[in-house]
Amino acid sequence: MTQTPYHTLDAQGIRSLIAGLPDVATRLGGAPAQWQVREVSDGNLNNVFLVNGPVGEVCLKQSLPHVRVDPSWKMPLDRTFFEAAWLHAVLPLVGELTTECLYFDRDLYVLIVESLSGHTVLRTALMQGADWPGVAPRIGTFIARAAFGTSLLARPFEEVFTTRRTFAANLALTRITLDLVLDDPYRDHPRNHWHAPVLTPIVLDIRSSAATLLAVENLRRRFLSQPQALLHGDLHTGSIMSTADDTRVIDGEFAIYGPIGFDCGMFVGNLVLHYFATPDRAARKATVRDIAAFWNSFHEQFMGLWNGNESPPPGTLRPLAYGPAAHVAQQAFMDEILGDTIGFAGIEIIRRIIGYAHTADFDTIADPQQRATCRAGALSFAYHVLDHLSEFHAINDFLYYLDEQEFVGL
Ligand code: SR1
Ligand code: MG
Repeated sequence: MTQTPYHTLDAQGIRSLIAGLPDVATRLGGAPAQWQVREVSDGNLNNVFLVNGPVGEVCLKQSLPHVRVDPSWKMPLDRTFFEAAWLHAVLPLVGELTTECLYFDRDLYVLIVESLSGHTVLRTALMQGADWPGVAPRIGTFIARAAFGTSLLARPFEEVFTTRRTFAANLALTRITLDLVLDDPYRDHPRNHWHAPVLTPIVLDIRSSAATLLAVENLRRRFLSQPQALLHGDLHTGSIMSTADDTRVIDGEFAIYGPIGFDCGMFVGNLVLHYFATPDRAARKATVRDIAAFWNSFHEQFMGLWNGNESPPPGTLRPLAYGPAAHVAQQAFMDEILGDTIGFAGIEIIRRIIGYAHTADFDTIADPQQRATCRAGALSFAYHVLDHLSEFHAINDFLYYLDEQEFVGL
């Protein structure tokens, strides 16, 4: 069989590729000449296209040999392979909370998934003022199901270790997370930047606080050495597409085994960024409500899966403790996830304000001074959380402290 060497696809190349894929072509309907190809690349890394035919639409993503937003930053192509593998691993666990992988091409590093053109990127929807109370609990459900189902609580270690081996090879994107999320912001690095001089004293405080640096160092070690479950690995509000009633987690290219609280913390951290970017008290209250609903949903569903798992596959670890001791063991595990969630939320907020990859949340604030004050509020919040991490024992400790910020930047 002859192999197609890698090349980046243009509209005509995309039509030719799909013309040779009967299942995908049938979804589009009509003939290749009728298919409209529209580039919608938005993230930092890949080319993304929507391909539309008389009957339907699909989404095509192709890895580039570099970071999309910086062609001088070379990058291996394998990220769409890991995204396809992540979809195969989690789709049976989470059902309609993600998309189906329709095709993966190992030569072109092309991934084709169902199109979600009726959905909006959650970050964009939040910036436009959407108040969708169902979204956060759905993400809690998503993480609970994906994490539990890929962990040692649900599968024999032989299966978990085999899956871990696949994702342990996701080296390039794990390196990005290690450097951009967990390292660069805490030292001088040319990739760091921030928008206003008012942030500089907070940055210097963060970098000179022993308690904060110890907390980050501990979380960084946990990210690499606690393979509790298969993570999405980049679960910010740009990796979620939603309507009021239907929510999908996309873009699992950073998938890796790690601490479950990493995914929870990324999501919570991005909701906190939205909180500070919304100088409106009622909207801020809604975000506090969403974080509470997220955590409660995650906790309830994870525990429900754990306690309801009476017939796990043969070879799965069975609990040794029983009665009250079993409850203590579960509580300790959930407390560990909560500690990671709050810590990684703080880390995500900091890197989105002073690191390489910022988010658009604050762009909706027209007045530059108010924008800077809101950013400073978020950065100070994250600094306090990491500096006092051991004092946050319950989700409510975090929520009360967040709720106290309702006037920051108003
Ligand atoms: C160079 S990639 C920078 C960021 O974009 C991705 O979406 C991840 O969040 C990564 O950290
Ligand atoms: Mg992404």
